[in-house]
Amino acid sequence: MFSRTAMLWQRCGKGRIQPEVAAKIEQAYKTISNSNSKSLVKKHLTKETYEKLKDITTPMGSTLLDCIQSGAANLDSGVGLYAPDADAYTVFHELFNPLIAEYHSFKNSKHPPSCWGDPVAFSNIDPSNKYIISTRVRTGRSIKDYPFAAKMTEDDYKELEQKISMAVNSFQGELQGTYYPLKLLVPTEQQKLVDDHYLFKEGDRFLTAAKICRFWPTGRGIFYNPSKTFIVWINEEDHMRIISMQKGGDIMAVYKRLKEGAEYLETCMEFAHNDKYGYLTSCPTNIGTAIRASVHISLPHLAANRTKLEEIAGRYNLQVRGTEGEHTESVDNVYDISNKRRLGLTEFMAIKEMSDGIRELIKHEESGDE
Ligand code: ADP
Ligand code: DAR
Repeated sequence: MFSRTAMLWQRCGKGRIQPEVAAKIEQAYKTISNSNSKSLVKKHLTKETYEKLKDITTPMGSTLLDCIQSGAANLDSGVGLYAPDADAYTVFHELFNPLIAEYHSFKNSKHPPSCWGDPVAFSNIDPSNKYIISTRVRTGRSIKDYPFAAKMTEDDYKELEQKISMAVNSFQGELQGTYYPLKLLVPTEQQKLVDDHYLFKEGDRFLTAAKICRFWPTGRGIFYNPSKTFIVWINEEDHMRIISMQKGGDIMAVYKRLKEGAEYLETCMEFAHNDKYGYLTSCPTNIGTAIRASVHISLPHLAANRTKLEEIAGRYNLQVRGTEGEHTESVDNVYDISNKRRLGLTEFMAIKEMSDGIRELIKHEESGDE
């Protein structure tokens, strides 16, 4: 019986790189290396690393171009690198390892085993609801032996949608809900879900350049329970984003719900994972726990100086974003603040780092100090 990877290997020409692809790889490298980009791919794709990686492919046939094309098309990228499949993290490790070590401040030899701990260790970060509008914790998962979005075929999108929607439609209790394929959502419904922060937008220039938005909206969709506190995105940037969210600052309730959902899905399918980097995702910023725990928080005093806010947040390994998602601005002094580190710590530690950091930010806001 051919393994899925072997079948893909057959399809992709056994790792040979065609001359026209080799030319594109060279052009992408030159565009990045000759630019004044501040991206991590610019910093870590040295001439030596380029020479080592330009002629090799993963078993699924992915090349260095598949990894760096977004960073070449968007020189303002912060990272500029995506994994086209799980093997890219090892086949192109000369590029991925130093970039990942820097982004995640990852000094360990390998990611710790998954440990969700006991959610009751956490309490409401803002019981008076003075600052925190809502809390969201998400993780990402890729299904083993499938390429990631940058290299998926239209059939891959359809197969993954079918596999994952079957699994999510089997949730019981509080997590029970309904799967809605994007192509069946009327535009006004879809836009309201996006505006209400439940559904992903139709990609951005970074994802488009990474070839992550092809065949849209085929294979994409959203699962949610009636209260929209438990959500699963299918085939946005990753095969799956598992999301728990609710109004207020009750991080324990949000985290407990996510733990239950993620642990159930772990019984339904096998995920792309390795000992060094934990769960593997399209973007190297999301590997390890793939956890992003965020609050939408109103900080009128700290908001007066975004640079200062980011400096204080950085002390607690927190990342400051706008309220409409990544690459957006804040609205009415409300920011999306979340843990930056997802790798080299457990799920429990990621939540603790975010929770402790947000508490410190609130102290700064209340004291009015810098
Ligand atoms: P991620 O990449 O973690 O999935 P994005 O930054 O793409 O998240 O945002 C996805 C959506 O989730 C956006 O609409 C964003 O506003 C929303 N969101 C993120 N954090 C929160 C939060 N704490 N409360 C409410 N909505 C949130
Ligand atoms: N904007 C891209 C990706 C950064 C991480 N965000 C993801 N994966 N959604 C960049 O390189 O800046």
